Amino acid sequence: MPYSTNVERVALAFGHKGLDVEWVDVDPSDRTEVDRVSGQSLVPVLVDGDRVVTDSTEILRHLEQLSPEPPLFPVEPARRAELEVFLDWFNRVWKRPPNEIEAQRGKPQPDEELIDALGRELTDGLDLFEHLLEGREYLYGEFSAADCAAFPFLKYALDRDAADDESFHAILREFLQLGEDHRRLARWIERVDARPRA
Ligand SMILES: N[C@@H](CCC(=O)N[C@@H](CS)C(=O)NCC(=O)O)C(=O)O
Repeated sequence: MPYSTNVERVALAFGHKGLDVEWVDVDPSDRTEVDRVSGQSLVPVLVDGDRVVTDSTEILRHLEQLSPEPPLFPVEPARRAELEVFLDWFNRVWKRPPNEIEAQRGKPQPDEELIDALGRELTDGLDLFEHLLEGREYLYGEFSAADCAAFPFLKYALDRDAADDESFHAILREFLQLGEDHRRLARWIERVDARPRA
């Protein structure tokens, strides 16, 4: 699906591992085939032989099992656990404010105070990524599942593609405003953007 953040996560992972993939385009207004294949309607969906894997993070884990080199997850258990904590935080905590802002703005009377607070949460959160990048090129050191998961969302701090009119992306552009203090993050966005995608 064009401009899908969760699909780009998987495209970056395939590019990193140099694995072949055949992409099947999905019409956002017709999910019949996605439903038929996977029993749910969200993308991405990976069909690998008899295995059908839904959810972008699950797909990253599946690719790691299938083809461990080059890695996307550390082998050492403590470092792997740290990365899993980041993925869970990003998916269940970081992603909440932009989704809630979108839901509020879809209401007849959006709660503007709540939108401001959620927007501040997003903007203030940029410092965390800046600090994660201190002294290293990628969020957890080497390029990893953390970069695949976060980049398709954080890139909107620099991405001004006028043809992309998705409201969720517009919210990210609005609240992910990089300041003078976010130079490492800006360079990381450019660095990950230059990486191969399948
Ligand atoms: N947790 C899922 C979320 C997938 C998801 O939200 N996909 C979006 C595209 S980025 C989608 O299919 N949205 C369709 C819709 O909301 O109608 C994942 O990480 O893959």
